Amino acid sequence: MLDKIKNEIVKAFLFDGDFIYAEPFGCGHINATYAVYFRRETKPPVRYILQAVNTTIFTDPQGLMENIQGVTSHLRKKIQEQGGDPERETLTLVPTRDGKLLYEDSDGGFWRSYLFIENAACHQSVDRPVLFTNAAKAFGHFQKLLADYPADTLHETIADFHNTVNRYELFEKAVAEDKAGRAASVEKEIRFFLDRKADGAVVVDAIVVVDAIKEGRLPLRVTHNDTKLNNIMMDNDTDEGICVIDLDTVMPGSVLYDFGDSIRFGASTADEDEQNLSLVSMDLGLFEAYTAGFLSEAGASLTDEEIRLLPFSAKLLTLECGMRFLTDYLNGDTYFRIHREHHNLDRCRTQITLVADMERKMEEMKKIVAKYVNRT
Ligand code: ADP
Ligand code: GN1
Ligand code: MG
Repeated sequence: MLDKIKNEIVKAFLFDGDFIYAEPFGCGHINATYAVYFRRETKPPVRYILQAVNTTIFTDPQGLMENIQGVTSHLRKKIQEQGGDPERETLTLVPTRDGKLLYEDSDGGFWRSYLFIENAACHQSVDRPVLFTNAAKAFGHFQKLLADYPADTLHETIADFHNTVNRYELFEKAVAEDKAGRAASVEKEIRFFLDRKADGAVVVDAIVVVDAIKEGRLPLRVTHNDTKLNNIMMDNDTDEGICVIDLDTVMPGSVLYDFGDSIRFGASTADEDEQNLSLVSMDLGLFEAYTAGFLSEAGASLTDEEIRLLPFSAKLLTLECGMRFLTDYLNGDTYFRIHREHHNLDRCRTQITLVADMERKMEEMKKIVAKYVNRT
């Protein structure tokens, strides 16, 4: 692929300078991401992000790009009005030489490019709580800036993305089909999700969320839907969350999805694919750090029902993600990028461990949310 990038893809984009090299970049599970480096005569070298869009998952790449262009234009305008630097605080698409946002390569692959946000990092874990509070503020702020975005103009890039009820159906289908012949070896993990369905609590509450959105009892907002810590760039000098990235799943959704998914990933004491499960738990200090930051930005606009469901959303999104990892494992690893055998199973097991820990800590999580709700 690096040869193809050099010989074909980089030539299609309006990059500044002479191509030096390209390298795989980042830890995303979905798209193929590269950094591409250019030498310039009178200016320092520059790099860009180049991504092959995963069109197995995003089957309408043009619609996807319309969403991203619409959302980033909206954000750019607001950031400018507030005196910020739009090239650092939101994604900036680099067009192709013929003025398009996507390049279709000779094999039918779709490519896009962004300005590289320099002097900032995507963290894979929280090594100090302030980082997590700052990420929460940035995700809360992102939501605020998009509150007046015309949601009905957004394409639904993945249908039923956080419809947990639907995710249960896909999971049960994968168990029944057992395409990769792995079901017998993961009976315990399958049982974990089925038990929670049988006991009713999770599914009933998931239905509560899904139905409440359908019926308008929970507001449909423009949400990010994939708010893990490595989807935000944090400034290297100030530790502030400066730019929310990975906008592929920005769609109408619930604030619960964004809050819950952030906790799932960032409040864990271990990596998402940690194999030593004794290291995995949900850190209440980190839960508090995120809750404080998120509510300080977005709290005033949330309804009582949304606030009531925040602690539950952490469990729901973790359960959903664990079930998605197991579904993919059962289907033969066709969705998430894997880097070793049984990678999806390892990921599933950390999520199971976290769900069980959240169940134990739910009352404390509720108390923490109550502490930061400011209803004056
Ligand atoms: P995926 O959908 O596969 O997760 P992302 O859009 O999140 O893809 O990109 C993968 C990684 O690439 C990010 O986690 C981040 O490290 C890096 N990245 C993406 N966009 C930029 C950017 N504009 N500037 C710097 N790094 C970026
Ligand atoms: C994927 O694209 P990335 O790596 O930021 C996935 C999320 C999961 C996450 C689990 C489009 O996120 O939904 O929560 O992996 N994105 C998509 O790490 O499915
Ligand atoms: Mg990502």
